[in-house]
Amino acid sequence: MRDKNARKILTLCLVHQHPRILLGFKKRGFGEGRWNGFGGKIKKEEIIEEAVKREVYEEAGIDVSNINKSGILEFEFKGNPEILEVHIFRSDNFNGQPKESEEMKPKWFHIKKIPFHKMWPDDKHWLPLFLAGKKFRGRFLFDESDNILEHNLSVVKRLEENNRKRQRK
Ligand code: 8WW
Repeated sequence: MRDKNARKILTLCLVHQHPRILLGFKKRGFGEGRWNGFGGKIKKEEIIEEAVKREVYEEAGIDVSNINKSGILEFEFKGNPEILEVHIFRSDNFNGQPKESEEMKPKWFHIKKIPFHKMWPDDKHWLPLFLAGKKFRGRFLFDESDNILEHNLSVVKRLEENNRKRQRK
């Protein structure tokens, strides 16, 4: 039980229509006051891709049909045993018109004008990989003020999912 509570799996989805990216300004809750992709918790019995699409719809009012996993990042905060395992997805198209929700205020940014100073400090490390279409894995440890104390990040050929045996190709 303890072990189960020590890891929280979350989703994050960024819509990238080169040369622009859709971010949302988080109005409340975890990450409040920062620009980020859209995402959150996975409900019981929901598969991760369903959770991604639901969160994007709830937070930005758009339907993302084709999503692809870009990365898996683990975030830890010094003094807190919980590990946030964030599964990052990309989409290059959507249906609907982005609209503000209770959670998020969506806005397009040119990739040369991404507001890194108003984002999680890890984003400047992995977003360039994301924008280059790479897949990545990493871990970031933060202090009490969300400064990065340690981090590692690497580009990977594939993102292994879970315990299931991978099918041979
Ligand atoms: N970009 N945490 C996932 C989430 C979590 C909780 C509620 C959404 C981070 C980014 N995102 C997150 S949390 C995103 C809604 C981060 C630490 N660094 N960087």
